[in-house]
Amino acid sequence: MTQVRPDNHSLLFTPLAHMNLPIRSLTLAVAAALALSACGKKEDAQTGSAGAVVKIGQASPLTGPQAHLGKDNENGVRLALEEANAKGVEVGGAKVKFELVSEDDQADPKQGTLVAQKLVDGKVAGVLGHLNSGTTIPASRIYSEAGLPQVSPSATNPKYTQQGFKTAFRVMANDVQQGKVLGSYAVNKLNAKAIAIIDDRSAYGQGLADEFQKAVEAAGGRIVAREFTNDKATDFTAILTKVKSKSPDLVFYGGMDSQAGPMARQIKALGVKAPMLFGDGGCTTEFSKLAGDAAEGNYCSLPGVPLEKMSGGTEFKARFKARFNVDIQLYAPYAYDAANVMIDAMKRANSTDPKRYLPLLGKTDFPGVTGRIVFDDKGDLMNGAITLYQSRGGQWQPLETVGGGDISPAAVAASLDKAADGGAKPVGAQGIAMENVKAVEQGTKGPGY
Ligand code: ABU
Repeated sequence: MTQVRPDNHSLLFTPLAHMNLPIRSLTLAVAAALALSACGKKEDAQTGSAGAVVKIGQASPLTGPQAHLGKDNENGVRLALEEANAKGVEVGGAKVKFELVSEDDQADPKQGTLVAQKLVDGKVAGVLGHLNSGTTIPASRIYSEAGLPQVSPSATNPKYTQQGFKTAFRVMANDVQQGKVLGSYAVNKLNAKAIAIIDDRSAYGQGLADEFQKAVEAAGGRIVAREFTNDKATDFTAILTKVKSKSPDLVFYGGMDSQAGPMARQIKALGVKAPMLFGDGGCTTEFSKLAGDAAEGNYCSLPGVPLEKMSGGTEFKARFKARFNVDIQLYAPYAYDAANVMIDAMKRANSTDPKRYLPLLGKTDFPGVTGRIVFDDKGDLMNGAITLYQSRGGQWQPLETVGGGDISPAAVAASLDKAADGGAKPVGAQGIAMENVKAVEQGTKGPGY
């Protein structure tokens, strides 16, 4: 049976006879191993039994304008780990206790790489994050070089999973999908023909704006202005004055709620009648708060189905509120699922060793809160849905959902049949996973089982 490696401390499981050390060094090595072993065990407050500690990394902006979103991701991961610990998880026949190591990347690409290296050096067993594409993409190279699995709950720039890194996964639709849906919706449903685009020059904002522009042009729409700002700006008067002079039918913004909110206010103040449309980064209650009465009538999209339509979404919302006494901001259910998908791969691999469970992570078929999670050969979510919303009476009201639905059995089988699993326990993959999917549907297991 595969042995669990608490905290990735390989010394603990290196046969001393193979270390070729003099006796004094050997004694020290044994003492060190025992000390590390002691550090790796903690009394489980819930069950009273000891468990090997497995550190799980999380990275998101915990300070700055996006701290509310970063904290939301952190809470999603925290809830998953706490629930797993309370339930009692065994990996390879040994009890484990998950410990969250959360890092603030400040939504800054440079800080993102520093934090990534810190998590690698801290010997976490995997990373949930980062939140932003701008941090996730540069950090993914560091995780890839360390062989450390990374599941982003929320980074949607396509490049993240197009770099050929076997360690990179995400649990929501990407911006090629989101941009296409937004562009087609703008031209064909909102009947916008002259469209202004503004983006924040971040990997996410600019990337989504580019995909949106392609889709608008493919649908016969015209881009009358293309302006940009940055993800710290709060005054958009200069660019909005230029946009106003082009009399657009619609203003698209590629960026986050901290800019979309004030921008909506300033659009209204300038007397621009065109509604705004933006992607997931602005589709939050924080936008409604920042925009005030200028929020009304604007449109946004979110990868996934509305929370109320997610299997177990309502229960998740209640558990989240009970635990943290705050409402979900945006990506918490995805962060929760990302953590559970990682734990599920460890269980199936009988190991928390990244080398052993990574191949099983690629062969995931997991009934999450957000939906069924199966990865394609790049680590992208298969069949991710996109939902469009309109702000009405200070709330985001769902309009329609595009995509999602059943994944064909052939596509699932192809995903679960990916390259050799490095000697980990054979999964019998589809049978086991389908059984779990069915159990969740029948209510005999909760989402995430
Ligand atoms: N998905 C929008 C926000 C996160 C990102 O930068 O991709």
